[in-house]
Amino acid sequence: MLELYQPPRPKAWGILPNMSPFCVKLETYLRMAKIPHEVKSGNPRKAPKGKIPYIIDDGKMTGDAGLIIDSLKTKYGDPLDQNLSAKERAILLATRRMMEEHTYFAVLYLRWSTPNSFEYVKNFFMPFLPPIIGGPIMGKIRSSLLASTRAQGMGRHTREEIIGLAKADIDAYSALLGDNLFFLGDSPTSLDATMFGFLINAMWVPWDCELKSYALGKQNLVDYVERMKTTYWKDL
Ligand SMILES: N[C@@H](CCC(=O)N[C@@H](CS)C(=O)NCC(=O)O)C(=O)O
Repeated sequence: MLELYQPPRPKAWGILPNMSPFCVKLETYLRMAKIPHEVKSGNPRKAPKGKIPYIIDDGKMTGDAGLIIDSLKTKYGDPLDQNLSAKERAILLATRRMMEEHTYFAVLYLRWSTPNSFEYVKNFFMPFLPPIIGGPIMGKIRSSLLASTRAQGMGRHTREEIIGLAKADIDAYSALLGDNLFFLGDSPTSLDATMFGFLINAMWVPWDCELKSYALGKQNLVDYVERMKTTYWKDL
């Protein structure tokens, strides 16, 4: 059976299936496409690209949620996206890239730079880290992730600018969803795996944050994540 490697359960902060949006995305896709799988505890240092999630399927290790989904479509068929038009595929790709390559870095920056949210992240990780050096390890991970947001570009903006950029993205997602049940209409597509994984990592976090409040002010997004939970994550 396909093995999915990602940070261990328990649920992050009692609600998120995973604090990594890329991991929620891939696990949600596997559930949506009904591909049998087993979740195992993964470590970025053992991952083919140094990042989680990764899979082992038929003895072959593959990294990167997007590339994994492409390979799964080839091997197991494409029940979610097979009927999309070329234009719908273009919207899917553009929205996915916007979420993963833009909004994600705003969420990452806000989560790891703000003292209040960092406390939650630290408290989640500490039980998995060795005693005494756990705190310094967290400090190193924090510096390295914030450096990655600076290298990408998002981390060079002011906090206010970052919140403004992310709010504009939330406006766009809410407008794109409109009255649809799913992002590209009334049938689910692979885009919904991405949108669910990333939206809940902004909307269902336990700390107060301007971006979370803003997204929770969009009733269609609130209803959407609940719909995805009821449909694919009844066990949450
Ligand atoms: N493009 C990758 C991105 C995965 C990713 O950024 N994973 C993060 C967790 S959300 C990670 O492993 N970070 C560890 C690191 O950067 O060292 C994918 O689609 O899977």
